[in-house]
Amino acid sequence: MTMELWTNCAVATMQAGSERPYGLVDDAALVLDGERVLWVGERQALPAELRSRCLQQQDGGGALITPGLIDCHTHLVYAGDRAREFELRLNGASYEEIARSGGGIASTVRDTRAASPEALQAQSLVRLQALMAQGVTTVEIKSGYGLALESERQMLQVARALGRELPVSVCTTFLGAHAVPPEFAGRSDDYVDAVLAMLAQLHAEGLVDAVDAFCEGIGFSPAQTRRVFAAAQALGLPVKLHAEQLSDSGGAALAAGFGALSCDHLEWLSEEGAAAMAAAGTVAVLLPGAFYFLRETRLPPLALLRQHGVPMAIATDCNPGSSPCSSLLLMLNMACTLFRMTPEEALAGVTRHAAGALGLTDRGVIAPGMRADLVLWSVRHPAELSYAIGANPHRQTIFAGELQ
Ligand code: DI6
Ligand code: FE
Repeated sequence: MTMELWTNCAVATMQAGSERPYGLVDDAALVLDGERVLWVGERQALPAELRSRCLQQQDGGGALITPGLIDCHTHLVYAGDRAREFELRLNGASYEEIARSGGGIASTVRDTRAASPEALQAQSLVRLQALMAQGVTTVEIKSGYGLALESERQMLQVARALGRELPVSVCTTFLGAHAVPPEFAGRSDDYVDAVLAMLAQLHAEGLVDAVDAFCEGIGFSPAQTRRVFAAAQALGLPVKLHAEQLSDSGGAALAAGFGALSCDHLEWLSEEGAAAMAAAGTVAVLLPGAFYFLRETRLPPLALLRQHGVPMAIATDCNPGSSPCSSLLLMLNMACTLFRMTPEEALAGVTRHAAGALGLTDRGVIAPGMRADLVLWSVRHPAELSYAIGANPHRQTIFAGELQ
């Protein structure tokens, strides 16, 4: 592949420790060598020797270039929708009441089990394409609406197929411990046994990149979560956790004890939890879409996370029950308006720190050696990406060095 030089652009490298906010280079040059970044910096500082080796010259047209966006927490493979439950909630039912009366996650499990692989893929494709239309180049997709071997496998296979068919990287997370399926009602420990068996099998089939659980009153206890994590650890798989979303069950500290990549939601995170995450290098994934859609009032403790130096990521949590959202840009805005993150923290949350939440070290910043997953935006300054509500200034995506 030939080397390619991009000029007439600004670049927000998002590199950690940069002197400039966003690692912003106003008049930048960017050299791509195949699927990797070879050089980035001030256009004036581009070595002449490197310039002469670039056979291809690209005009950035005044765009701002950022790393490709990373949505590090989604449940975007599912069938059906939960609009009727949305209506029930508006008539007074709570999310937990609906879940306890057989609706909620269980209703999406029924629809997902009943769907053919083709139907499941077609419905999920629409959501993934919506994310990609706003510059997403890496997405994490969880299972957890199958809750039985065949249907969990099907969800993970659909996720992997989407990653093969579209210019996007897909990371798959096994979330067998998402809810107790109806056939195990009242026997949650037996279901955890089944989760361990499914995990071993699906890992053997090469379908699992990480393991997650829903540690909550309406989900799994800390002791059950610990069993799932111990099994993951024995298989050499990294873990992450839906922790402290609706109550403080100590899930964050438990997950940190397993060196978790991330703890997600965290509205009820305690000081001990934050300290444990900091010590383990665990990323806090904040999900403003679920906070907004469930009309939560308890904010994730941003001051505590900042004080302990816990890296913060942001994701859509794209799912039918608590965050029917496929706009990562809207999440940037909500992270700022609802959680009071700064636009710079928000952008780092969908680039550098989102990569950390997935254990990926080859993306999330623009620097030599990194993957050339890049987005060209029709904005002048990166704060505009958090500022505008419902806008889509996406111009073009470069995925693994290829202009899409
Ligand atoms: N927490 C959530 O917000 C989603 N899953 C979870 O563990 C909700 C999933 C759903 O309601 O379908
Ligand atoms: Fe989730």
